[in-house]
Amino acid sequence: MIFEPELMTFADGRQVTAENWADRRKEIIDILSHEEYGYTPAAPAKVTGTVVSTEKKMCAGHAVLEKTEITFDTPSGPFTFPILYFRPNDGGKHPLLVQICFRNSIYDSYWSPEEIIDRGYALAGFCYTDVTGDNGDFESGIAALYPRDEKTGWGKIGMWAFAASRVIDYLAEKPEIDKDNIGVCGHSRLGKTALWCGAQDERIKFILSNCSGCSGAAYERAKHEGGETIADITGKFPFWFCGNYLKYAEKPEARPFDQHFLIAASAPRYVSVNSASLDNWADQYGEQLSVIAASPVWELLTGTGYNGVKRRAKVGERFLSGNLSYSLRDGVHFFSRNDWNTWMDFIGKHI
Ligand code: GTR
Repeated sequence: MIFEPELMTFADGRQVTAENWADRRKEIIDILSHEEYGYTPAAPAKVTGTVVSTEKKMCAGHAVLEKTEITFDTPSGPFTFPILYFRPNDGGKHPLLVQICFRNSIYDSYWSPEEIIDRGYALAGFCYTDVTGDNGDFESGIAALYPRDEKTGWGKIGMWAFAASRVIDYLAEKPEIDKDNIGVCGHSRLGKTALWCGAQDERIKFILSNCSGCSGAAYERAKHEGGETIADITGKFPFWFCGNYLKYAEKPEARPFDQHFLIAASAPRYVSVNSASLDNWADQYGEQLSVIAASPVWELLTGTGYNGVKRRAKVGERFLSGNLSYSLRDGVHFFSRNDWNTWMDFIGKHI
């Protein structure tokens, strides 16, 4: 299979090697910043958290729920947003999983805190619209606080990704957190966000994109029937991206990248791509193809990339043995327990 553009050569034609991968990764992030998601501002010098309420006896008494407000400085003053943090209370160190959520609720159907705590993780989540609205209003939340260039300034995906990194700033140094084993996940538009967050933030070891689809995991140049196109997504959600991305609605083949670049930017860390069998809009096989296309980077750097099939995956197949994984769950566009368990099974192999 030939994927374009070629991942393993620099823009100037040099071959990628293990020695120069760090430079190629920077080049890829620069391309994706300039052409798709917009540039992310520098991280703030300091991030603080204020616990505003505590509920002991969560998850059968195995975790404390700390509702916390995260605060940091921006060019226009401080910004604060709430997180839900389930802190395991057994006195040990735990890997941390951060979910970029659609809702600010412990009853969110897209997560199951007790099951995650029982598998030995600490869990944090925040609602994306508490960071900035999911709309074209760049005067809301964090969007209002940073200057933004129309063509190359960050879109909303970039802002939500930035917030996930600020959650890690606050939690990584806590005594109960094993900061060498941090994961970030999200579903759909927030799966795109998780991939972009993981691509940029090297503290994140495990990245899960669930049903992330167009402009997420899905390789666009082989678009499959029923799959969302760049014209569809930029028509409806132009604000998720930088202004430059919009020009590709009519000429997607002109992009100097495809979505395998996004996945590869997290190498040699661990990426898990999950799709759902009835989620044609996210183009399941396109998501698998990006994994196949990104695999050579892992093979070069670690000897083990994606170990699964190249034909279209069958429903229920999970290919978790490599450092880059793909799984196809039965069902619709949803972030299910099955998806969480697949991700935790994958992580468990690499901790
Ligand atoms: C759809 C959008 C997809 C996906 C989804 C979601 O309407 O076209 O790209 O992100 O929303 O986030 O649920």
